[in-house]
Amino acid sequence: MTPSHALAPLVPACPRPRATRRFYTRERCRARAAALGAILATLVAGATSCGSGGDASPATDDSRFFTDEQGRVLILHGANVASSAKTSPDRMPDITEEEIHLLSREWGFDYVRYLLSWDGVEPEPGRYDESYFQGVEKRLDWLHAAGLHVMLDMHQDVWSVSTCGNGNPGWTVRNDGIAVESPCRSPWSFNYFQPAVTRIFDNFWAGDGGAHGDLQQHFAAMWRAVAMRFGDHPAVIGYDVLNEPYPGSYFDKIEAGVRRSPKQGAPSAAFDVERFAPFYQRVIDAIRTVDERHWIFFEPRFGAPGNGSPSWIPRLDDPRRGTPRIAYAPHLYSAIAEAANVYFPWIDSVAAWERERRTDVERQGGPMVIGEFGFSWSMADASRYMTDVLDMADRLMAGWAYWAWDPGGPTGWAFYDRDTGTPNPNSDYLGRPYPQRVAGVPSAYGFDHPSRVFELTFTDRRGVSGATEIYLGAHRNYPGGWHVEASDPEGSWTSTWDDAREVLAVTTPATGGEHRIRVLPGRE
Ligand code: 9MR
Repeated sequence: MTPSHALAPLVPACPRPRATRRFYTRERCRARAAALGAILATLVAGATSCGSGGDASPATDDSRFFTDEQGRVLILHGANVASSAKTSPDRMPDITEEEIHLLSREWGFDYVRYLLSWDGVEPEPGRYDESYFQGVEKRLDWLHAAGLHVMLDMHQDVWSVSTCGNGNPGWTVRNDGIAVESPCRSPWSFNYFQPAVTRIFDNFWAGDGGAHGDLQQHFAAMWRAVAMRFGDHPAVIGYDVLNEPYPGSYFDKIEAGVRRSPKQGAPSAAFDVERFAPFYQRVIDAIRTVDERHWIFFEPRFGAPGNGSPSWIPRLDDPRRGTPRIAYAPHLYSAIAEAANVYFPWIDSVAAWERERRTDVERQGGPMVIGEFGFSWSMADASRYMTDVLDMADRLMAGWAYWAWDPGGPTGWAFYDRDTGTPNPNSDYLGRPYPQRVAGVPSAYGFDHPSRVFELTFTDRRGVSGATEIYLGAHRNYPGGWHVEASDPEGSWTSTWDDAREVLAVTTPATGGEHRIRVLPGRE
């Protein structure tokens, strides 16, 4: 509990507002109360730090949110870049420097989940490929110049190119002589259930206790090398340990829709506890030997959690000094929506996903960003699904990365049609207003797509400097103009508009209390 929370009961309650214009009186009351609270909080905080001998971590270090160098909370909206990287000869994504700038300019993205692959990094055991690193570095430079934060994702699907998938190097394929099927199964994810693929994953998860203990050792050392190589790059915000890890023979075929606890003997629960968590911990510990600064992201296992089933990964430990920087990056793929190409809100999994992932993130204690979600715009009720997912992400105050950048026509998964040079219709949802940087601790934010009203509520935090920056995407979201309101007294707050970035910067007075900012359609 922070000193200002502790003092909350001391500040007087203010009457509820009836209408926006009228909440000046209430807000003035609130501001006065908050100012009183801030003075008392400062006195108490001073007393606390004297008593404890001082706190080495900055006042703005908070494990619940990503923050920038000024202590502002970062909300991450963006895309995966890109599926094309999985199989291109140099493992580079098909995206130009100009298109990277388009990500921020056209959709307001501030974030990219960038696909790396183990076969790119370490094509032979112990040899890290410098030419691959240079290719990645060049893209990171572009991304940084476009103002995008980057999470480096060690991507794999179905292990490797020689096993009907991609990602991991050939020398890691330990199939114990079980043949890989030819032709491969369709759709692609069914190849996980091939006996050869299942055996490969089992050998990997066995770790030091199995006959292939070198694999996890190599994997952790490989991440250490990546962190050493890119830990100083200004675009990098963190590392996603492994994409959609398939549990091998622990995969629970009856799990979908059934909530079974570890005590009830669910194999997936046993996997999460016995195999998965120790693996994550090993990689976290390896990265931390060379990098204490960046966030380390982890995901639930491949399969039912993406559709709203539970994950049982226990709280992971961050050995870094200061507050933990472990973030959660679960994927969201509705099984029914994907299989039937239709969204049924009343039976679908978005609500279950929200409930389960909220539980997970409370257990872990860090921030959450949806590592992947995506679907075909040809799906029946696609706009409703999109709205439900994005509203949910806002409710959770979780960022997201749409799957994926890869350009294509307007009725598929793509959000950009390179042939015509135009954004696809799903862009009207992906390019929504959101707070890119919050000069305090957000308690809620959201954009109501039908009414076009955006609202953010946040509370001051000591040590934070700079304005709250809200991406509006005005060309798309407010063609008839917009206006902004704040709960702080008139004259005490200011705003500026960056037309190139379509970002509204709002500076609110440091009252120590709560601020509410609303953006509404139409000029005032
Ligand atoms: O969309 C991708 C598809 O074109 C590929 O064939 C497939 C196999 O590599 O991967 C798809 O992308 C998946 C991603 O790699 C992992 N999460 C689910 C994505 C959509 O199915």
